[in-house]
Amino acid sequence: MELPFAESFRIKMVEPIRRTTRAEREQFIREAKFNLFNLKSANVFIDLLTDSGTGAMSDRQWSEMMLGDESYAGASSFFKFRDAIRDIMGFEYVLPCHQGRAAENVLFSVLVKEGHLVPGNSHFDTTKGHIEFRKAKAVDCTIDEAFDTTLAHPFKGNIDLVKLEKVLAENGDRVPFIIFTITCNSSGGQPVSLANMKAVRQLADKYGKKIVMDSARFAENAYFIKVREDGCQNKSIREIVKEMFSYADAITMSAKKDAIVNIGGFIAMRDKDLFDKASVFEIIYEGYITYGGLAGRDLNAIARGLYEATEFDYLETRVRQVEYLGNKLMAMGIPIQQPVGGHAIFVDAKRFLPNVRKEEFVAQTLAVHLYVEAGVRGVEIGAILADRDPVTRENRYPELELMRLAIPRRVYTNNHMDVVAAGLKNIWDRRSTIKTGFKIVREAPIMRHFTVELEKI
Ligand code: P61
Repeated sequence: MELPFAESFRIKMVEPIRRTTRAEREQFIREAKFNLFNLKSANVFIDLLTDSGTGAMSDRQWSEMMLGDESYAGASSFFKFRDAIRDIMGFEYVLPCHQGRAAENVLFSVLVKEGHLVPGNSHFDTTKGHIEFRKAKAVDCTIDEAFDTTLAHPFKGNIDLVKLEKVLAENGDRVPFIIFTITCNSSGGQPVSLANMKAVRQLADKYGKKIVMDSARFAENAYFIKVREDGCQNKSIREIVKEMFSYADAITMSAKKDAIVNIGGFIAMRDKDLFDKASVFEIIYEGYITYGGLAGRDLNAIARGLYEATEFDYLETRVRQVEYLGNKLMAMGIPIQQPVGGHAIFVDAKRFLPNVRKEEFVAQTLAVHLYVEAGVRGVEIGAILADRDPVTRENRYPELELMRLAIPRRVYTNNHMDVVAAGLKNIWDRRSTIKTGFKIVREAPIMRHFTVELEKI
């Protein structure tokens, strides 16, 4: 008999979680104004709100925490951190930051100006927020295949070269850089192929542009390249990572994802001049250039986490758990973004709840139902997150209304995934009875999804 697949770790420390009753959950979500960010985590049984900062660190990472050098400047922890990034990612200059959006803030303070256009594959919301906040525009050049959730394209994070060249040819003087988000969170944790990175590099060189990679899930991207891209099966994850980043001039990183830490981020770059300019903003916004808002112990844990996240066995365990949930849902007929991405399942809410109007926030409606049904917290990636157009102030309705179930790294077992699947199945079976959603009663002027308040229609 062939031995089944099993996780490449065992569990040394546990954290209790508590089930609640349906009646309790109905009350909690009403008190939270139907915004899942407002729930107390103690009232969530399985928390799939995000895979960001929610992973379980290894025993090696925890021991690195004890070795942190907390000197203000020039701490040994900084050099450990910098050398890990140099070794794994191949960039000479590094600035630590307290998380991913802080890295965006520092780097974009140098590079993005009013009137600029920043083309890329679907920009993440904080990236778009930092671009729009500077009165510039994020231009989505993702391939069309990404927007058809039924299509099993292996690299739905790819940039469409024709769309990109149009922007560069018509408005090249307004483009400060091209951005790749790897993996592409907004289109479903979908990877970008090496071939696409190489082709975009050629276009960037033709037009004299920089490439920035938003690298939060770079290791998961490398895993997909290894298992899906022709000619890459025999390359190691670290070789693929080096090649991916050889096409970039700079990266921003939320270490809360693929460095498997609870807080942290960084910018890494090749150009000394860019480093010098970014250092000025680093000092204003983040702290001195050798700690950037982080403790020495955090820098140590990131360094160790980068090595762990680029081991094949770790990545196989990680992605196979996401696939486990995805395959279960697909077997139940539940519509999800295919193929399954690296960090999350994205349920196609418009196909799940066809009777709910888009003006009533379909994916949010599904996420509220799932919490009440099973105590599982997902997140809306739809019209609430898409926010209003900064100029017209009209609601933006994205092509995809998705409910994301993001799976924290090394935290839940497949039994938890079974609970998630059963909860969704129960809603699926009564989907024809769900006809109404929500209306907004209060919202912030930017990034409204965190604090929005809703009422049932
Ligand atoms: C997430 F509801 N992602 O996916 P920071 N780039 C990319 C990200 O995925 C990302 C950041 C930059 C989160 C956390 C999150 O509205 C939300 O370290 C590809 O979170 O600052 C973060 O990195 C920013 C959840 C962020 C949200 C914003 O769950």
